[in-house]
Amino acid sequence: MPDIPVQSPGRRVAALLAGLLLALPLSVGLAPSAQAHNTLISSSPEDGATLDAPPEEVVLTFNADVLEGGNGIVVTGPDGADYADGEVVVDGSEASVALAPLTVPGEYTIDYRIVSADGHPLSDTLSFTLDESAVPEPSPSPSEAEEPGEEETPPPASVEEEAATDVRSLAGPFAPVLGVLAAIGGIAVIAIIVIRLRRRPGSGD
Ligand SMILES: [Cu+2]
Repeated sequence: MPDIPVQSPGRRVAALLAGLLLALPLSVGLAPSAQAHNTLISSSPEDGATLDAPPEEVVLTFNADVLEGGNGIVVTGPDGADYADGEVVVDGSEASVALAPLTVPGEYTIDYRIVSADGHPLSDTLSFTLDESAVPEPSPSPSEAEEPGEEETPPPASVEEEAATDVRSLAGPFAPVLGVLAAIGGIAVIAIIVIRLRRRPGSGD
């Protein structure tokens, strides 16, 4: 009796299972990179950062490439103006945009929408704060501006200082006289001492 190759229902099921078992690891292994959205890894400025110097660009770094086209980054200042200057530049997994000079201190928001490597759009909002020290010439406010006429005047001379000044001015003209008197006094003292020494008993006088 010739052996006719007839697949039994049991063999078909076995083949199907074998095929599924082979395909399963492949699909599991490919799924994450093929279907997941991009993830923002880092940004410059960092989300929530307070900056002492105005940034010149915003750079968003993702875990996977950003697709060209359909990308947008809007940087809104405290005054409501959009400071993003020019088109979004995509370089691999980085999306960046230049900034106009930031002259207003306060909170800025970064709204971005990029196209993930899987073709899906990804959007989120970050923020950073520009410190007042980062702005070279803060806009003068009436409360902070110094009044022009309010210059420091030298404090009035105290009574003691005035008295001392008077003494010095008075002593000035008489200084030579005082010097002469002192000299005469000194000579007188010496003379008296000499005279007393000569008159000392037993000195041979
Ligand atoms: Cu996706």
